[in-house]
Amino acid sequence: MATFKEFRNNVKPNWCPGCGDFSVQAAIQRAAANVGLEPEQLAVISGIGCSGRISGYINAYGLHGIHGRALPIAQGVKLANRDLTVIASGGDGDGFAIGMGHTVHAIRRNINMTYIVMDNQIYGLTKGQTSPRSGEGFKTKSTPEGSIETTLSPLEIALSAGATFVAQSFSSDLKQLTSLIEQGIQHEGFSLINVFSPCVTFNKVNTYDWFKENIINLETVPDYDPSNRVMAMTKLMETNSMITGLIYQNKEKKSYENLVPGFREEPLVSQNLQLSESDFDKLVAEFK
Ligand SMILES: Cc1ncc(C[n+]2csc(CCOP(=O)(O)OP(=O)(O)O)c2C)c(N)n1
Ligand code: SF4
Repeated sequence: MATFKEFRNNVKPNWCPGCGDFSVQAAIQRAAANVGLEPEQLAVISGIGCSGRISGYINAYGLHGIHGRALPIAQGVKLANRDLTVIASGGDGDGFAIGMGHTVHAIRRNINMTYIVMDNQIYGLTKGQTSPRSGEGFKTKSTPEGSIETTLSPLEIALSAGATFVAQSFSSDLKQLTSLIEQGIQHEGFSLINVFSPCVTFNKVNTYDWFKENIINLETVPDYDPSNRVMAMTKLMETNSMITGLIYQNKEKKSYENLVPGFREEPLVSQNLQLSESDFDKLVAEFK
């Protein structure tokens, strides 16, 4: 069985010292080892952004894709080879701005995979513009007078879109984050994990200290029931989405792969898709 060190490669991350994304990388590696995966059983597909670099730093199959398009690629990988564990990842800009359409429909589709968003409430790679997750009044180069747009609540949107697994964590809480990624991987369907992952270089408002002061860990909320969707939505609304832990899980709904008619147990990649000569001739005859 692979250890978490075997999910490391020799590429040195070029994130800024202190960037929250380092811990997300470590948590993915630990979770993959803890659930008993081998590197060749995992595919990490990312978008573009500082966070998108993560696929290059993990010893597994990986693809550093296109901005906002990690999910279409990752869903294709999973449908072609259902034996792979697929993790899609990227930033809040990647998943909740340019890629938001894909995010909502991937949630509804419920393919068995995990989507990890590194939410630093800013565009890091492009040097600090406002993202849909930035707070109102947030000043950046793109909003020098302060953002006037409403902050997006992607986890509320996820619940409305029929999400079967919604969780949130903080990159400083490696134990909780690792456990949630393990649960996400083991969930039979689409799991969304939003991770507060501070950008120490460009976001001087939502810092490690700010998150520590504002986060409410659901473990401290008496009688919280993650199988109760109304409770999950209410808690998100009451706390301005500042809760961490397993927010909602529906274990009843079947994944896309288990519902789509004719979807074979044997992965597409292992099937012989070559036409026999007689079938080929029949096909050609139809066009004559
Ligand atoms: C189609 C397209 N539009 C815009 C860009 C420029 N761009 C690259 S990364 C990025 C946003 C980065 O922010 P986020 O996704 O939150 O990731 P972070 O860098 O903060 O991890 C943008 C706008 C691009 N690469 N491709
Ligand atoms: S710019 Fe921000 S998000 Fe990008 S590597 Fe540096 S700290 Fe991380």
